[in-house]
Amino acid sequence: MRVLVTGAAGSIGTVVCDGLVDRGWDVAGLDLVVEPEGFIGPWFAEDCADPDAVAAVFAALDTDGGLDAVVHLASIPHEASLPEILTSHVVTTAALLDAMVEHGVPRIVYASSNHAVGRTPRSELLTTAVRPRPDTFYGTGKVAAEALLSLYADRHGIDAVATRIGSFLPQPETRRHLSTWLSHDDAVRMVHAGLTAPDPGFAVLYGISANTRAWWDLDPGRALGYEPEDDAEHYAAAIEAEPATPSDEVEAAHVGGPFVTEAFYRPA
Ligand code: 15L
Repeated sequence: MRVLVTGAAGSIGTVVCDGLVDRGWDVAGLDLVVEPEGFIGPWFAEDCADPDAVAAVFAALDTDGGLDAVVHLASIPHEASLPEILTSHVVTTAALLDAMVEHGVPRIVYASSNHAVGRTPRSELLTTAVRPRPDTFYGTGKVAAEALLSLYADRHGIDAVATRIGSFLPQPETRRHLSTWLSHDDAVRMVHAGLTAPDPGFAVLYGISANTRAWWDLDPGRALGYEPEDDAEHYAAAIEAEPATPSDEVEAAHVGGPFVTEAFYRPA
């Protein structure tokens, strides 16, 4: 089985590509940068916001064994202007989905974000049934990309798993991360589950580890076969040995943490 990973040279992409190869996937990489040393498999230094470039990548893979799935990780990973965000999250996703329809590729796993619901006040465990409630243009782009996945799932029967990723880091560093951390190994487990879950249709899961202090419901992920094994609690004593700061309080008020603050307000 072969998967095309966009953003393959990025922080999540590097970990996910290695992890998928370890699990027996053939991996093709797409990123703006040239092929990283040691990458095994075809590499495309292209911009997936360019539909013609994406179409050419799919055509090339078609003549060379075909493609079974896409993992779409490429995007600006932080707040930016609305036009930049729409290009980075929505235009890229549309280009990939159109190419998938054209070439009969049945499944996509998408790197959405907790910021798609980041403006939700933090109280109880958040399910995937809550309304989209972005905290930034970044989160708005993720909501719109999730909506596109839903549209193509309904129109074309594409299986589309949107993973609302928390804080992807080697280890948690702040009090918020004790709830939002996604470990490297769990990220691979999550993507692999998204690629292999039987008939998910359009589905959303929260991409965090099995954190004792989780703010987000892991059951939708577990229903798709995502069984996280790491827990940020392991780092709690060291993190809590540091004095609490005012930003800890702000970060605990909404699930999007710092992205909710006025520092992120800007005109569209
Ligand atoms: C994200 O989606 C961002 O890409 C990352 O920069 C962090 O802000 C992360 O969420 C988080 O919420 O910790």
